[in-house]
Amino acid sequence: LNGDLAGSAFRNGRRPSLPAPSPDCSNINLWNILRNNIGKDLSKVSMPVELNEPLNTLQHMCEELEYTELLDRAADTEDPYERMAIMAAFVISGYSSTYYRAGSKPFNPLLGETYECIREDKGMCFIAEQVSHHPPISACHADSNKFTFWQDVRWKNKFWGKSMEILPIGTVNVMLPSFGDHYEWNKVTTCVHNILSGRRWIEHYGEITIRNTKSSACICKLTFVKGNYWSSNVNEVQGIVMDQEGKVVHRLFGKWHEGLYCGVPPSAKCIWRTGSMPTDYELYYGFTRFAIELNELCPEMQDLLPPTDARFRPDQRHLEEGNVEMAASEKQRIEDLQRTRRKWQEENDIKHEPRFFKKVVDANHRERWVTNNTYWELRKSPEMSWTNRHPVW
Ligand code: PIF
Repeated sequence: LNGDLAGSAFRNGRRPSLPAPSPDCSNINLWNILRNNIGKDLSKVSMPVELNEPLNTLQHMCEELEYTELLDRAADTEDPYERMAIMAAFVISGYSSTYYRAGSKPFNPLLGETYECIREDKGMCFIAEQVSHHPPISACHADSNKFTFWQDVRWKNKFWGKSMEILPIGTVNVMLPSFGDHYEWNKVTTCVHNILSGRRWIEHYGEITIRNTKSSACICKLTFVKGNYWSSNVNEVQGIVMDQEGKVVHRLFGKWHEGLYCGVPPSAKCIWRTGSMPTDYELYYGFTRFAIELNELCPEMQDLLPPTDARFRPDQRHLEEGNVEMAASEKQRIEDLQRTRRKWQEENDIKHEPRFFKKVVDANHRERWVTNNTYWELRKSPEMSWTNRHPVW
């Protein structure tokens, strides 16, 4: 697994904390921005950088892979029903890092921006690219000896005044070569409550169906329960693994920010539990340890990454370092550059082609973005591959 890629290992280990705490953004009046844009697609409104956290949506997709040990476990589990239960835990684990993250939003990547993540400890290589700007679409692909993971994410938002709903469109995929499985599932709705006043909090609700397209032996249905003001079932998830005849084989329950259990209490077995949070996480954007590591740029990596890698994005780096004014002016500058590029392309009738992903049409006639398998080949000789590659900023 890409063991021959230089610069994959962090010589002195990964950083345990961010360089600067999150800035105080109590002075931004979100209402002023939003009231002028009621009914508009918010992805077309430029937001102040103070609303951001120093990670982008490509890195967010990578965050969904924090608990890949579950995929490794599934890849070694003979029983298809048990395997499905572990897959369910993986699906739910992808939401866990959002619990403390209602305070800010990720950077919207520029068109053509990329992000790679090599995790030798997880035996995994991840690559993502922003393949469309309007609407924003991010595509990613991760390889390991035990699994392949890919998805493309596009979302719609609905601003309700007090809250905002994010409705994701797209399918997430995992392949486990050890059993020839191909799992597919949808995502649930995310809601950010108290957008304008009070304490912001995040909720996920809706149904997820996990199917194995290579076998109809079992199916899993998960419900992310929508809480209400009086109930104590915040963040609750319930699920069932069913056999071909629709008979329930396993019952699952838990909370997406805490963990998942299989069986019936008190004899239920814990399948997955979230890790502990780093110290002072409230001051540092509510990031988990894994999130803290995502945007780290160690000197050995500088010459190996393509210039489009998110770690080089200047406004995001300034924000990470706590320089809000610089971050704001850089955000404006590179957004303007992108507008100029777009105008030039339109005038010359040039269509932007993503570099590492290609569009395919799936069995349901939906457009999907999948890897074109060129990134890691090119990454083996960075000095040749990236020199003529223009940065997007
Ligand atoms: C800019 O993105 P922002 C806009 O897209 C702008 O239209 C564009 O100009 P152009 C700029 O180039 C962009 O940089 C707006 C929008 C983007 C996301 C995805 O970064 C994450 O300024 C959403 O942001 C997940 O943001 C939210 O989309 C999870 O970043 C919480 O719509 C939104 C989000 C609204 C946030 C509300 C506050 C919640 C804390 O001229 O090219 O069109």
